Amino acid sequence: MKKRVLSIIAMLAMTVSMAACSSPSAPTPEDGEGDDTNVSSEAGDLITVGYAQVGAESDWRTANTESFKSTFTEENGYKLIFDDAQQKQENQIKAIRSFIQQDVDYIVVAPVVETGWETVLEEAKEAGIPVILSDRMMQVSDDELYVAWVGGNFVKEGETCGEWLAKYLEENGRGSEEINMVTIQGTIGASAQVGRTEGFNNILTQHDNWKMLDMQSGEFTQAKGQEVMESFLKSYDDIDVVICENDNEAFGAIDAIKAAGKTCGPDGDIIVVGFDSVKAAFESMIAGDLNATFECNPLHGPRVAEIIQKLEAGESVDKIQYVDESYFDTSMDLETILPERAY
Ligand code: GZL
Repeated sequence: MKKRVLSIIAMLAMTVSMAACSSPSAPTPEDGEGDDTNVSSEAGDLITVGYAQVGAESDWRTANTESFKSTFTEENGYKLIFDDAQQKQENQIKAIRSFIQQDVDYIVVAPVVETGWETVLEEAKEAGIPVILSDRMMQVSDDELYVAWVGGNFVKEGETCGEWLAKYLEENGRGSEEINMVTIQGTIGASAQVGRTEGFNNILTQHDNWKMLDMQSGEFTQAKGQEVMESFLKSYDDIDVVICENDNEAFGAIDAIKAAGKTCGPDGDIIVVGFDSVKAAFESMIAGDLNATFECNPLHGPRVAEIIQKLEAGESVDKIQYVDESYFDTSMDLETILPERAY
């Protein structure tokens, strides 16, 4: 805020000095003829937001990026500086340092992993630039290093998935059957991976007849998800369930299952579940491939803008802000729900 006031004063001073030394005939705003945009400090009025995005690895990420780009527009009073780190922490740290050098008003980060941020957050604090976390969490010794966090409750997502599976197996007469499962995890160390793995495990431990054969990271991508599922199918010939820690991994797993001559979905050999609930997951459930998807709302842009507006007004903001989430499965009227989905 202070910075913008100073920039307005500087621009006005510059304009006055320019008007003073310009030719007497040149129209100036005072004459009512000049273009008054050079005195309106449009750039000074805009709130500059530096956004360090994880990458573009999944449908969820695409929707998350779109949510920010459609919220932080000039007509809404913002100048957005966007950086895609291609899922590399070192690129995000470079982006944050660049935002500091550009003296942005706010830094927003979707941290690719939870650790390794202390130093660069201290640099932002030193520069007096508030940091807001979106999507994934950072583990830091002092949580005053960020103002607020907006995202999904990943542990709850994992538990909801486990509870859904228990009910689904019971309803299909398999409540006491030995169930062999594998997990295609997300990027190791990402909050979504940590939370979903922990949450599902909280339910797994309640079922002695459930056996987790293996877990490997699919990096939240379809290609890696397919690769991991191919290796699981080679190692284990009696997989009953695959837990995919995002929908894109599930799409890859489904391709691998079909390529191996097996079937999946409600009428198949292998139960497949994903996380995010992107539109393509609804299409996969309607096609009979995916059994269920556990929602992780990516529309964080408006929530972060709400935080910034409160900070601009000198109001306090809640530190932790969960987004609303649900789940969807093939027992629901998916053809009706799909057209209503925002992502
Ligand atoms: C969840 C987000 C995860 C999504 C994946 O908040 O961090 O990262 O589940 C995305 O699709 O890649």
